[in-house]
Amino acid sequence: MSSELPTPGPIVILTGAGISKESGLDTFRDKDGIWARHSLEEVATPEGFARDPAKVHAFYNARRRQLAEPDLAPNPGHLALAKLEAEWPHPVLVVTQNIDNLHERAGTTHLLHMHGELTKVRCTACDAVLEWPGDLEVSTACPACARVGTLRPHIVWFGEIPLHMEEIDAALSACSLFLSIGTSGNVYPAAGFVHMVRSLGRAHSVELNLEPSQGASLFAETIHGPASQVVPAYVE
Ligand code: BV8
Repeated sequence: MSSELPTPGPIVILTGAGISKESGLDTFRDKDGIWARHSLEEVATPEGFARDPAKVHAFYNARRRQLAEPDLAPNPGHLALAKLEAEWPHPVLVVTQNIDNLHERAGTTHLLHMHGELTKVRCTACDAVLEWPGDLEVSTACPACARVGTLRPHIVWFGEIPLHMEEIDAALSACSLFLSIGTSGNVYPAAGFVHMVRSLGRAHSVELNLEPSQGASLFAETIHGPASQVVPAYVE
């Protein structure tokens, strides 16, 4: 791939639900997506959680169980990014909007979950962040402070501040290549990363997506097709 890069250097890769689609996880805004079956306001906002925590727990418990299914695994798209990190002579950072753990399971280590992680919960009383592969209920007590009713998914809902933003901004400012993979470009601030890269004028920007995203025209290069095919083809 290095032959296609104007100046080999650090790479930042933004991923969204599309990279996990061929592993069997649903996207959000495709016609059969998550937001076609669930109300975003009811299950992915702090207001929805305050209104009906049991409904939100059930929503995320179902997705946690799916993630734990034995035949659910990283696909060649995830694996190609892990290989790139291992072989590229400069830093490679994956910034994922996804809350699944498929990048980790593929071998990516330099990874930031800007919308949190499905397999973690947080206590709103003592701020403990805990590994939580199983179900979470309203009645579950916090193992750290023993309070009941204070645990929530460690996930960034709409209206909440994404995680790791300073580190992400610094990496975007320094990169030579920005890849955006499997995201519709609907959700900010992630959808704004390509604007930032363009305004700095340093990096080459490539969208790899099944179809043109909302921000496709902002990328220097667009490659359309399923991630399990176009990502390995681009990276290797
Ligand atoms: C913020 C939770 C301030 C976890 C998610 C009014 C009030 C408050 C906020 C706002 C407002 N209006 C706008 C906003 C901002 C808001 C926002 O952007 N709203 C949108 C809807 C307009 N954003 C926020 O609230 C964010 N916080 O702004 O705080 C701030 C900002 C910066 C600095 C400081 C403070 C918080 C957003 C996070 C919300 N949480 N998820 C969960 O349940 O998963 S967002 C949710 O959307 C997921 O995280 C998901 O990853 C993300 C983005 O979706 P995509 O990943 O792109 O998925 P999508 O289905 O849309 O697209 C999939 C793509 O893949 C498609 O293009 C498809 O073609 C492609 N594809 C399909 N198959 C394949 C494929 N590609 C390749 N191969 C395939 N096989």
